[in-house]
Amino acid sequence: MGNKTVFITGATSGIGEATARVLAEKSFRLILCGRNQSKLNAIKSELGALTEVTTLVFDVRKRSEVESAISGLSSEWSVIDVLINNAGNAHGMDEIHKGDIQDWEDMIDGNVKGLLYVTRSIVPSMVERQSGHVVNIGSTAGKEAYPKGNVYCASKHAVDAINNGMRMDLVQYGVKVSQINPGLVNTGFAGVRFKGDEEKASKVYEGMNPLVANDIAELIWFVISRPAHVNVSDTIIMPSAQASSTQVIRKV
Ligand code: 8X3
Repeated sequence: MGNKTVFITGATSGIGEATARVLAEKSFRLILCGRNQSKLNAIKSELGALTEVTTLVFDVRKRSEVESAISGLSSEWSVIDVLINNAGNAHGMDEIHKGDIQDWEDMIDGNVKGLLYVTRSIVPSMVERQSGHVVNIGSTAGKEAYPKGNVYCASKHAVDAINNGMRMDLVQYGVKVSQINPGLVNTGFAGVRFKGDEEKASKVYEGMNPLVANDIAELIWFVISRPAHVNVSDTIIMPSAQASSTQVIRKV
C-alpha cells in the first residue's frame, strides 16, 4: 500500500491548513477541502512539491454540496484512509438572551450538521473496507461550558457525543475514531468569533502564550501515525497557562 490519503475539512486556514502542511512533510496524500478555491489552489501549488494533493470546494453546511463533491472524487482519490473533521467556528459571544440567532444557525449547521454530512459521505466506504480513521476536532468548549459560550459550547458538546457514539458504532468494523480538543489556539478563530473586531479578538490571548495551529497539527499527526493496535480515543491540549475554559493565567 502506498502513502495514506487524508481528507481535511476547513483546510484553507488555521488548524486545517497547519495540518495540511505537517502531513505534506510526512508524505501523506491530501484531499484539501474548503470554501475558497483560490486559497485551496495556492496551498495545493505549494504543498504539491512535497506530496500528491487534490482539492474539493464545498461548504460543509450545504448537504448537497458535500454529497456531490465527495461522490465526484476520481477513483484515484476515493479511498480515504483518514478523515479529519476540522471545519467549524465560533460566531459571536453573547449572553443567551442576546444571542444572534443566525450565529446559532451557523454554528449548529457547520460544527454539528456539517461534520455529520461529511462523515456520512465518507465512513460507509471505511466500513466496507474494514479500515479507516476519523479524527474529530472538538474543543475544551465541548468538555465544559463557559459564560457567553452557550451555543458554541453546545455545538462542541455535540461533537464530543458524536465522537464517542461514532467510536462505539465503528469499533466492530476496524475503523478508529479519535477526538482532539484544543483550548486557546491563536488562529483566525477569535477574529471570526468577534466578526473582525480585532480589539476584542486580541483580548482573548492577552498576557499569555496561546497554542498555535501547528501545535494541534503535530498532535493530529501523532494520533494518525500510531500502529494499527493503538487508538488515541480522546485528547485535550491547552496552552501551559490554561487549566480550564475559565482559568487562564495572564501576565498583564
Ligand atoms: C476553542 C476554545 O475556549 O475559545 O474552541 O472555546 S474556546
